[in-house]
Amino acid sequence: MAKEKIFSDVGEKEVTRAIVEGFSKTFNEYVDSDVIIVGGGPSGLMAGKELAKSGIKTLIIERNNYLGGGFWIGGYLMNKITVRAPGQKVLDELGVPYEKVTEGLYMTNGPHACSKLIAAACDAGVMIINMTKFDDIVIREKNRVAGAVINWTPVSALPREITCVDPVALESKIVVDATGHDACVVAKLEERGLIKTKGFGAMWVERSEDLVVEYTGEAHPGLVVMGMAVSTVYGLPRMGPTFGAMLLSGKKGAEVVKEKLKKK
Ligand code: 48F
Repeated sequence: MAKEKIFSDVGEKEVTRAIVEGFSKTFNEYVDSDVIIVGGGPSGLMAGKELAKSGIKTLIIERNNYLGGGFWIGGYLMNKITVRAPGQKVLDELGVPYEKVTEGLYMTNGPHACSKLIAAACDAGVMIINMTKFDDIVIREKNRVAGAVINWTPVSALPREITCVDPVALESKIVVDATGHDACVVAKLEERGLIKTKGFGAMWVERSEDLVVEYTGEAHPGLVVMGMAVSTVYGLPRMGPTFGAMLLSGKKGAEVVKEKLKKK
C-alpha cells in the first residue's frame, strides 16, 4: 500500500509564482506611502508600530535581512537590554518581561525584547522591505524631502565593474531618518549643503536620553529624525547601551509625523 503523503502536491512553479506575485503586489502598493521610515532599529520600529496602529500607511526600509538594529545586543556583545525609567512602561506595553536592577533601572533580554518589538510593528500593519538600502533622497519644490531612492543591499557589495545597477525611487509625504549614529538620510541633505550636522558628542547618559527625546522632530521640511540620528544631527551626547530614549524617541517621532500629516 502506497504511503500517504504528508504535504500537498504543490510544486516549484506555484512556490515561485507565490513569491514573485506576492512581493510585486505589496511593493507596488508601497511605491507611494504616507511615511517611509529608513532604519528598522528600536526607534524606527517603535515609530512604525505607532503610526501603522493609527491607520497611517507606513513602510520601513532596512538594509539588513534582520530587523532590530542595536536592540538585539544591549552592549559589549552581551545581550542584556537596559532601560532607565520610564522606559520600562514601553516594555510593559510590548509585553516584555524584565527585572528591576535598582530604582529607575530595568533590564531584559535582547532577543525577547527585540522580537516582541518587531512582532508589534508587524501586527500593527507596517510594511517592511529588508535587504534594501537607502541610497538617496527625493527632493521637490522648496527642497522638501518627498521620498527615498533605494537599491538592493547586495548591489553595493558587487565588484566595482558591475555596480552600475540603477536604483528605484519611492514617494512619501514624510521620510524618517531612524538609521542610528550614521544618520544616512540627513547625510544626503548635508552633501547638498541643505543641512549642517554637528556629529554626536561624548557619552553622558544622564543628559543624552532626555535630550534625544526633546530634539526628536522635523529636521528639514519633510524629514523627521529619531533615535541616535538625533544625536548626530544636533551634537548631543551619546548614551551607550541603554534604550529607553530610543523607544520614547520613536513614540514622540510618530506623534510629530501624525501632526505633519494632518497639515498636508
Ligand atoms: O542603530 P540602530 O539600532 O538605531 P536607533 O534606533 O537605536 C540606536 C541604538 O541601537 C544604540 C544606541 C542607543 O541605545 O546607541 O545604537 O537609533 O538601527 C538603525 C537601523 O538602520 C539601518 C541599520 O541596519 C539598523 O537596523 N540602516 C542604517 N543605514 C541604512 C539602514 C541604510 N542606508 N538603508 C537602510 N537601513
